[in-house]
Amino acid sequence: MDENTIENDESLVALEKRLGMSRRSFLQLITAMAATMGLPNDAVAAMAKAVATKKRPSVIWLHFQECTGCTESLLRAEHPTLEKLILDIISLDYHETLFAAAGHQAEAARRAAMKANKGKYILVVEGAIPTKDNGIYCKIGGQTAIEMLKECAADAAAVIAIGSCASWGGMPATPPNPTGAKSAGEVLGKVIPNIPGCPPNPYNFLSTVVHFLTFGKLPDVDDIGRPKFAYSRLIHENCERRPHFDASRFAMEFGDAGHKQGWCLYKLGCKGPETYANCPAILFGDVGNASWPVGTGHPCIGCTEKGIAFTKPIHALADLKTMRPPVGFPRVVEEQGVGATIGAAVLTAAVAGAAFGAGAQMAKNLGKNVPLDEGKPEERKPS
Ligand code: FSX
Ligand code: SF4
Ligand code: F3S
Repeated sequence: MDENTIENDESLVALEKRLGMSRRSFLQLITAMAATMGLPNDAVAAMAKAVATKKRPSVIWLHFQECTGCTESLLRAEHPTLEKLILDIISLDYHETLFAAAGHQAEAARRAAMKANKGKYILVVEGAIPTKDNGIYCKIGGQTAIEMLKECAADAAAVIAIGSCASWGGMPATPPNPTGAKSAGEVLGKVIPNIPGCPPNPYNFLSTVVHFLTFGKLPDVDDIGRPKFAYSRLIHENCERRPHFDASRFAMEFGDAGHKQGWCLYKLGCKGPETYANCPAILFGDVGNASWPVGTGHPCIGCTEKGIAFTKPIHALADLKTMRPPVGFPRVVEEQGVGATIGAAVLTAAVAGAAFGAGAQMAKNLGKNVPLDEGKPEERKPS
């Protein structure tokens, strides 16, 4: 079934009412999800049909040591109304933040949902699990987080860790880790799908759930459980400031001329070169262009990566996993024809061990007059 046929499908007409959004907007969203996951066009119709017709999977959502930012980011998406979609695609049978029920009533609802959907429900874990002193630092309804997680995971069809806390310990596990906070996978003793980020991008979660709903399995993950569609590229590869990195135009301080003009944040400690995530490609909050940390002028802190966010100082330079910035440049306001020769510049790069790309970039820059309003020349010097 192609997109035009599915748009007129009866089930989508019914879905239009159920979700309160037009079929066209819904299909646009599903198409974006399929593209995000690198799925072919035929997957769009299958995914749309699955959302429209399949029984909504029961989801049990646990909160442990965290700030609830994962849930908040999911609910703050504006266009389309993601919270409506998420609450309609899944049957959220237990969620401490969103639940009207409280206390023992809530725990009874959780156990009833687990019994009714035994072996079929999706367990979502938000937050780290304290393990020190038998886990007494987080108790819910008389159970420790360890006990509750193990009980809920036993009969789940799939367990997904959402956010960096549940994925690798996150903020609560920051050294010296006073509560012995661990990830959900560590406590369960197996690699489970992780959607890290503090908070994670809601579309990565939603795409993972729609994949499960459509194909009956979770998307492919890397060796630490992150869906490959979202975490196989470095942020640095897709960053809109990358041309400035390649040309060695760095902001050196917050608020300096380079920062104001959108130059690369590497020297302010941006961890984009060592952080795998699709933030610059799918953005946050549905507010349009540049709505991600680096886009708003703050260095990436590497929130999806264990051992970087909350561990490596924010100002510390990133480990450049794939390349180094060019090592030498012609002067900023060089008059045409009097700069270094292309051959000499490329030779300098070669002697310094710079990659071919750096040499090519230098050759491209040679003899160009760069307008003075691009900042003081000394701010452009690579270290
Ligand atoms: Fe907070 Fe979630 Fe960070 Fe952790 O997100 S946004 S502290 S990853 O578990 O609520
Ligand atoms: Fe973008 Fe950061 Fe890489 Fe600079 S270092 S290009 S700001 S990801
Ligand atoms: Fe986190 Fe960096 Fe993305 S801080 S949200 S991984 S840009």
